[in-house]
Amino acid sequence: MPSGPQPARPIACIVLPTYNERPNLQVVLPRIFEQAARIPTHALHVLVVDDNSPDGTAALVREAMPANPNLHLLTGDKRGIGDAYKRGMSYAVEHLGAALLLEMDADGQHDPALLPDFIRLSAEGNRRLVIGSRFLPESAMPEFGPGRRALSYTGSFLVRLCCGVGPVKDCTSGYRAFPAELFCRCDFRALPTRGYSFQTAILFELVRHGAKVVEIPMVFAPRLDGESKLKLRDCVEFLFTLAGLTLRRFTTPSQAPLNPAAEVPAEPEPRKLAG
Ligand SMILES: Nc1nc2c(ncn2[C@@H]2O[C@H](COP(=O)(O)OP(=O)(O)O)[C@@H](O)[C@H]2O)c(=O)[nH]1
Ligand SMILES: [Mg+2]
Repeated sequence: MPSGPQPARPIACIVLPTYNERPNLQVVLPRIFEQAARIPTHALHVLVVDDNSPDGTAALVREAMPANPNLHLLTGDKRGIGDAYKRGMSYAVEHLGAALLLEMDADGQHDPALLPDFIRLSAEGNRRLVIGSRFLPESAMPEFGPGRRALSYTGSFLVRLCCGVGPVKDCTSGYRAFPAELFCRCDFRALPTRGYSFQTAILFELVRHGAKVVEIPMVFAPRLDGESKLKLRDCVEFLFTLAGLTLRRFTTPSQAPLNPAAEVPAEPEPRKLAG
C-alpha cells in the first residue's frame, strides 16, 4: 500500500430534485451513501435541489449536512423538475467540481444499488451516457398500470421518431449518468424545458454532442410515499418540446454525427434487479 496522502478521486454527483419528498429522502439518502464503499473510482456526492417544499424537505437535508460533507443543498422557487435539474447540474459542475453527473428520483423508484454500475460504465467509456432502462428484457415496472406504461412507451417511441437519438429504448428515464464535460457542451438556453420533458431535451443535446448511449435494465419500483408530480401539462409541454427538438434537429448543425449506434458493453453486464 502506498503511504502518504492519496490523490483526490473525481467527484460523481447525484443531482436529486425534490418537491415534498421528506419521508422518502429520509430512507433514500442513507441508501445512496451506503453505496459509496462500492465505488472505488469516484467520491460520491449528492446535491439535493429542493424548491422550498412545504413539507420541510430542505430542513431534513440541512440537519444531515454537518455529519456528511458530501451532501449539498440548493434551494429555489418551484419552476419544475427540468429547471431544478438545469440549476443543479450547473451548480454541481461550477461549485462542486463534479466530473460525472447522475440523475435520480428522490422517491425510492431508482435502486441505489445500481449506482456503482452506472458510475463504472459511464467512466470507463468515452462520452458515455448510461441510462437505467425500463424497456429491456430484464427490466420491470411492477405495480404500474397499463396507462402509465403506455405513456412511457409512447413517449420513447415519439422521441426516437422525431429526435434522431438512435436505438435508445428508454428515452424518458430519469436514472442516468454522464460526464460533466458533455453537459457543459449542451445549450439549454434555446430549450424552454422546465418540466419533465427536460429528460428528452438533454438526451437530444447529449447525443448531438457525441454521447454514446449504454442502457442497463432496472426495476422502476413504486414510490415509497406520496404521489407522482407528473401532470397533464407536462404531457402537453412534452409535445411542444418534441416539435422544438424536431425543428432544431433539421435546422441546427449538430456537433457530432446524429444517430450514433448505441454502444453495447463489451462484457455482458451483471443484470442487477432491485429486490
Ligand atoms: N425541485 C423540484 N423537484 C421536482 C419537481 N417536480 C418533481 N420533482 C422531483 O423530481 C423527481 C421525479 O418526480 P416524480 O414525481 O417522482 O415523477 P415520476 O417518477 O415520473 O412519477 C422526484 O424526486 C420529485 O420530487 C419540481 O418542480 N421541483
Ligand atoms: Mg419518481
